[in-house]
Amino acid sequence: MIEITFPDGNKKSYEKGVTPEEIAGSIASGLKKKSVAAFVNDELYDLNRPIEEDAKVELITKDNEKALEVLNHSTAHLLAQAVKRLYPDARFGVGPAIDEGFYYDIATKHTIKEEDLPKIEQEMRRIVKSQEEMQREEMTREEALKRFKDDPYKKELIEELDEGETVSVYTQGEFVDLCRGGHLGNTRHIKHFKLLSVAGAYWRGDSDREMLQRIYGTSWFTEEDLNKHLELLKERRERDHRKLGKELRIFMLSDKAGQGLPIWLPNGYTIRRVLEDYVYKLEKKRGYHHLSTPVLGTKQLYETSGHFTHYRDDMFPVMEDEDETFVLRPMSCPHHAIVFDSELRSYRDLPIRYAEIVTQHRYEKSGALSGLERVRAMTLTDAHIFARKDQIKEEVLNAFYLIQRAIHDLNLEIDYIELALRDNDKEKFHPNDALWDEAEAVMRELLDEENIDYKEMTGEAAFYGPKIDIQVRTALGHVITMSTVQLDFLLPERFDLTYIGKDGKKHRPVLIHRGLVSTWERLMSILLEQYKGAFPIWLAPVQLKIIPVADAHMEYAEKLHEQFIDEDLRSELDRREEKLGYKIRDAQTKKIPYQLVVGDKEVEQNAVTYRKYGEKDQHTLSIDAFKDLIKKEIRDKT
Ligand code: TSB
Ligand code: ZN
Repeated sequence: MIEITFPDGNKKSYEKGVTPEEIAGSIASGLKKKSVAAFVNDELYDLNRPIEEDAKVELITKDNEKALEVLNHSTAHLLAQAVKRLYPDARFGVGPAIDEGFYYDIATKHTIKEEDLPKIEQEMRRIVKSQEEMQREEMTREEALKRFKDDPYKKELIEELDEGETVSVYTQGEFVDLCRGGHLGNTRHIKHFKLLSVAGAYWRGDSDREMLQRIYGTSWFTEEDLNKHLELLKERRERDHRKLGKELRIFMLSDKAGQGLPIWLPNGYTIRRVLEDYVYKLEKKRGYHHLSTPVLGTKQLYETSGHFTHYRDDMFPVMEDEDETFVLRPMSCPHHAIVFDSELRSYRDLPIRYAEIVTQHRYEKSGALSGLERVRAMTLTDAHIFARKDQIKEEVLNAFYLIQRAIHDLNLEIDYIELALRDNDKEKFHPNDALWDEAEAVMRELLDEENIDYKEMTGEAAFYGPKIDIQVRTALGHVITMSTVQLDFLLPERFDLTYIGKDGKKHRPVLIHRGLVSTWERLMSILLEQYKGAFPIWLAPVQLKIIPVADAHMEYAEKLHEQFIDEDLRSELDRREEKLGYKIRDAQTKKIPYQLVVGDKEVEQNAVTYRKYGEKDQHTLSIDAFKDLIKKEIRDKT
């Protein structure tokens, strides 16, 4: 007999070899149905794995956060077995549960296409029906190597285990797999799953090794959950900024032009100019001065700043001529430091706030590039504030609140705020401990004093100082850095920046770096997904589309169009000889906020009949009343 202790402290005796499934059944038959695995002395146990000694047992039921992982992991095995039946030459890499699903990496001479997935699913269902027990077996490393002698990938994984380590192997029907465990115990428990896609994946994520085929899938406990998830995936695909950006002619990427070097198309560029105006105005009101500096700098400039020591991996290679060496700048701070240094500054001049919409280049790894979200050529809504030490808190907070305002105007939401601190990596961060301690303490203090909630993240600081990073959640569900305020005591030292204090002596200013609404590239990726491509009227590249019903209405339509253009409204007149229905549908797919159909009634009454994007009803107004309506909407950014 062995003694099982439950989380509530209760103890019960069982025969040696009892399984979590049997324990669950002995408590309640409902519990047996709900259980998917167990923690036995904190080790994850399959539902059918015998417990051989006294233990603390915590059953994992379907509502536990671990449960979906166990299910998806089990489904990955099921997938592998089905693949092996259909493609007997198949060998397997790794097949873990991941967020929202699972995958398995497969090596086979067959190319597996999306069209093959239903066939594989069908085979999986067959195995579910035949109720294969997933049987665990433990063996030595040597025995395992023998067992997997024809399986180069599994062999490599086993070889990396320590000598003397026990290896666990699972058999389900004719299929054998290497695995640590945590399964449902029998394939009959797996019911609601779907294979989603196939992609290439390097063995061990190493681009020097062979490419395997990775099948992705997802598995759920109920049909309803599965359908809900598939619906979500569909919605995400429709919101994907890469798809929307192409359809709406916002931007393009081309390998001919270069990876991560986006081209802004007319619609995207129009939005960008509107945003630029918006940012200029916002900053003008807050005492920023705008300037413009070049995309290239001397290598020496970036040696002085420390970028060359700490940031070189993120920079494009240097350009060398006989007597000059240039770098493509990854940041603009050194340029702004030089501007500060170009005149004698007094304490009364501070703070000085230089803002620039900065084009800069970073050599991001090709695998990290993603649409507009992470690129190599980017334009940042940047600013550098030179301030006295007694002005730090006020200036950082002003920058922070301005960011908050801009995020609100764009109809986005802050997910959370991160205080990014350094760790002990001497290559990534400048080594002056005193400066770090002081800068980190001030940042923490000002956030605390203002009751701003934040998470601390060590190792994520800039090389020159701590950052307050403002994170937003994209419609596709991942969290990304949008805005940033950074406190820097280093660059003022490296550039020997000074101002004359009240005491007539030289003092060191501090430098506050501020990214307002990220780069245009990242911002556009977020906006496209947030609005599903239907931009609010203040941002929409085309605000009004005028569609005459017949030739007879063209003159009036032209008159309207000219009036709108004269008043800086982005109007377009559809002059094409197409059917009315076609033109209306076209304006619809382009997600234009206002459609104006011009017919007899409008001409007679000197009026406008409009329909808003996404609404069914039409409304008729006088021209002036209509203009007032949309101008108010533009002003209010609704
Ligand atoms: C704020 N020197 C500071 C500046 O003064 C700076 O460059 N900070 S940064 O490195 O954090 O970058 C600023 C912002 O640019 C980030 O917060 C992020 O929103 C955006 N960004 C960074 N890298 C990329 C990239 N590869 N693609 C698109 N946007 C990026
Ligand atoms: Zn900077």
